[in-house]
Amino acid sequence: MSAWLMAAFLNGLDSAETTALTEAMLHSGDVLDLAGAPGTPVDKHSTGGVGDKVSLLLAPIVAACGVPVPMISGRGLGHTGGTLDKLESIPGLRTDLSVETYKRQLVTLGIVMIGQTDEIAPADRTLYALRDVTATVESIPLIAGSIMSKKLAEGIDALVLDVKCGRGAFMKTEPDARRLAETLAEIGAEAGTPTVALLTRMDAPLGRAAGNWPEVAESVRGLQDASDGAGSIADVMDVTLALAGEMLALGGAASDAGTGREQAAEAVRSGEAFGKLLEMVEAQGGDPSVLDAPEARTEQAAARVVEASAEAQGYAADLDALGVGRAALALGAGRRRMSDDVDPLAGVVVHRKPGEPVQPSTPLATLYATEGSPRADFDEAERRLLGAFSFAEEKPDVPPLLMDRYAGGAWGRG
Ligand code: IUR
Repeated sequence: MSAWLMAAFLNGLDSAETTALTEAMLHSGDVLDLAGAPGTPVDKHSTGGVGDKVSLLLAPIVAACGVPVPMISGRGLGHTGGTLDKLESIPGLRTDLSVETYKRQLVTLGIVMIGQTDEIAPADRTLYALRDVTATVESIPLIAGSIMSKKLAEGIDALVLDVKCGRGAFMKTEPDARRLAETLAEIGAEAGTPTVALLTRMDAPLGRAAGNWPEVAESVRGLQDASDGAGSIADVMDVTLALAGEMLALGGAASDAGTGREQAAEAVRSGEAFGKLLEMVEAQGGDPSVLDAPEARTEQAAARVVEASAEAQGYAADLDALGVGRAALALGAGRRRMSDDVDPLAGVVVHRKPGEPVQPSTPLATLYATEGSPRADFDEAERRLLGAFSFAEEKPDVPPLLMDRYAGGAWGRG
């Protein structure tokens, strides 16, 4: 298999080969059958980034609009986080539900979020371990087959992809990100699962928080802030509502993605999305009361505020997502190896993002870790965080996060 992986890595795979590989990995384990579930189950996958808490907002929003969301998520590795680790930072919440419980909760609540089981695409796990030691991870067809084999095993009827592009993403360049999006969507189409991909920027962190509980707290505030559906996390909400619009259209709850987006925004404003999140947390054994006042849990952590230097003047010009991700990792929010534990409270909350004003001693970020955590290196985190910022006298232009959309074999915002 190592020889085969190296051959595939060097020569590439054409689309028929990629589909054949995906099908073989998909059928190496259980393919869940959601036939009894009402409606059209739709899920989303993100290729990952720093501060990417979109799933925590998106799944309850879409479920509140009547499209069932069965989500199987992964753990974080390196500077990127994983939805599973974020969910598990909510005290008591279980993600290791049985397949029967998964299906039952999908029927009763329209939302369920669990982790990979040993029975889902086991060949992918074996192949990924081999890719890791043969330096064949970074192959677009191998990545696409790996992602799609696991998503297609969920038993979904349609899929939305958030393909990230930039410094903090797996795909650093736009041509690579576009090719990954096309490959993923083509596998979906071949499998008879309509798949829409959005290409989104991942140069700066998404939102202000990176780390497990810090991201849950930020997401909760985003859903609680019923006034305008955006509040303090406009960038996260923009990506979330765009993906929600696509999911509602694919799930048959909206005539098109634009209408779906409006329905999704209304579900945030009305508080129904937040209510759906609380229902899911409670059903999975979590303590929903913690989500009513997330700051109380944040304040249990040890904290250090990082300030701008005495020379800083003007605006934050740039904030490197990779540097922020590494700061969070130094605090214990992530894993260097898959066997590492994560500190649920660890992470970074930035107070200035590109385009926001900075003066001497402006608080740039707060660093968090569980009091006394042996994993936390506040000094390294502070160095990484300061290294991630650059400043300018002129206010910089901040490009929108949504770059493009791939659907039905073509690019275009539609
Ligand atoms: N995520 C996956 O599910 N598979 C991969 O190969 C990579 C990320 I890289």
